[in-house]
Amino acid sequence: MSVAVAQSVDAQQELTDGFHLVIDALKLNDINTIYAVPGIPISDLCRMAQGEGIRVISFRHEQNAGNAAAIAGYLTQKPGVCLTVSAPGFLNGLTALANATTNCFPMILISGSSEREIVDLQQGDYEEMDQLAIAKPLCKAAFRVLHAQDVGIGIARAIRAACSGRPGGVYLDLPAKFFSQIMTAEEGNKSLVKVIDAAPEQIPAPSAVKRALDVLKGAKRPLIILGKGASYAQVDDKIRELVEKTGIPFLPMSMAKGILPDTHPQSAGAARSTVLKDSDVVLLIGARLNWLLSHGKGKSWGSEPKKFIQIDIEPKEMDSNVEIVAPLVGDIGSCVSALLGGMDSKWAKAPADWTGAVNAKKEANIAKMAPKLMNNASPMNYHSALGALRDVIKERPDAILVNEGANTLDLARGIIDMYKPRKRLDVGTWGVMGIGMGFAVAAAVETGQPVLAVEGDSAFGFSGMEVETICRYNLPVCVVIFNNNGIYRGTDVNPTGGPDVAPMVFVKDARYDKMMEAFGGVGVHVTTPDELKRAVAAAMDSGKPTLINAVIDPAAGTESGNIGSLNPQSAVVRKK
Ligand code: ADP
Ligand code: TPW
Ligand code: MG
Repeated sequence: MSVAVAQSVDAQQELTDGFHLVIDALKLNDINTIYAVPGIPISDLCRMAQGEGIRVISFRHEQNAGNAAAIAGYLTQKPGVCLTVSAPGFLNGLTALANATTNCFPMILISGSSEREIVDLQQGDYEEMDQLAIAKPLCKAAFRVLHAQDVGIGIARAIRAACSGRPGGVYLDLPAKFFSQIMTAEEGNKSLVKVIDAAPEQIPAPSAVKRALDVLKGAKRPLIILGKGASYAQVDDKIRELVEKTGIPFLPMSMAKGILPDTHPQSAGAARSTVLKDSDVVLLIGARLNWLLSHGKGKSWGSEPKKFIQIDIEPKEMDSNVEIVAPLVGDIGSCVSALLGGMDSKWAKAPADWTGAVNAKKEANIAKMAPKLMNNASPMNYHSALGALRDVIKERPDAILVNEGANTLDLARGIIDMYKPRKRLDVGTWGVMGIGMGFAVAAAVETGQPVLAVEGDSAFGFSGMEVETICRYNLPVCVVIFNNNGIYRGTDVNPTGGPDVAPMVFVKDARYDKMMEAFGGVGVHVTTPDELKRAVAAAMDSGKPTLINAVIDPAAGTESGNIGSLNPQSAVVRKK
């Protein structure tokens, strides 16, 4: 086809091809960054994209490029694009695409693929795989483009599918033959599509708004739970207005921290178990009643019946775990505006006995925690090390915090206050390890702000090679490894006394800081909270790629962090 077209066009006529059309289609839709691992058949696409002014961030492993694209989508509301080679590269990127879909982040995974004719007859092509079929069940939508003239539509469909309704991951399959197909530049330009209003407003029904307001009005102990859908929606002012007008205590889910500051007088973060147990009406805004909220039932929700009001763009989310007495289906901006619009000036604030009780509990918990955060002893434990990092973020509220691990995650979430929206990026809905360096790279690239990545030593290992990427692009990323010699703890021993160490522990006293030095970054080794604080502050202020190896007492952690209850343990003791 490309040859025929090439021969039929006037020798003077300007030509384009699949490569150029992909680049033009992305640029037309304001997608100016690609996260990639180059190779056959997309090396030239990477080179040409850079040549045409797209920023191409080249990674060491596709999963990290994919995680970068996913979080770029979360931060910007535009789909992050990850570009990979066929079969193995595609599969490496697919984990990130599935994770993006699970977390409702808009992302497009574009993978080159082998010749359709050979793949479909299973004749053993180079990196043969039916990628479209494999991607389909793991993402929101999957498309293949066979002809250059269709890629404008293909990319438009991918963008719209990723962003509209509940956001998610989209796969776009581009077989090798597609890239070099030629057509006239004029025809090519005409074939491109600019997506207008990729995420249209979805206004809730007035009857649903009234129902929600009626339930809220009757509440004696109301609670608002903010999820990462609320932070994604970028309607921070409206949410603040709703919270402050109603006077209702709010509980942010992990990545929703900072929509309102954690230091806000209505924040119930430090009284989490109390508000879950004792509230009578719960307004969920962009948060699902999944495992992270104990499915809305059971012991942590107390014995009293709850009434749930839920704002979500996805109608199927309603009643997923428990009855939702007032479903409010629509986009968060429109739903919150509608609720505010329905509250007259006499709208009563949440009852003072309830807000007083929540505040008393919160103050008591904060006071109990305070001394643990101020201990400067060596070896550090999680509290003393996190106390130092908490101060660093307090002094730099624009910095972005990336966080993964078990104890390192659970305790940082509770201890490090966030002051601004979309500043905390973590393991999300799956609790997946390996997002760290991909998220850190994209956070720096997309926002230009300094990034602090607080990583368990195990968690870091999943994406650690990308410290080279951080150095190569000279990104303002400071990685702090909470090095406790292992997963949860560094104290396990092999019960047989054999030569292998226990499966949960690593090389003792490893020096992760040397990894950063190998690539020209700054490596620091610290053993006290004071040293840690000084090193992190210096790194954040210099903007130099830095890795700080923070020695944590190997005995300080607990099994599975705070979700040990999900980790089955054997009660059977075998006779030796
Ligand atoms: P968290 O883990 O913070 O509790 P979840 O990922 O479980 O949050 O929930 C996010 C929810 O937000 C999803 O159900 C998703 O459909 C919803 N959502 C995402 N964006 C919007 C939006 N703009 N308007 C309404 N709902 C949204
Ligand atoms: C893709 C299982 C959950 S937490 C964790 C693992 C391996 C590491 C905890 O150790 P770390 O933190 O990071 O050193 P700390 O402070 O408690 O010592 N594979 C994937 N995802 C998950 N969640 C796991 C394995 C896991
Ligand atoms: Mg560890």
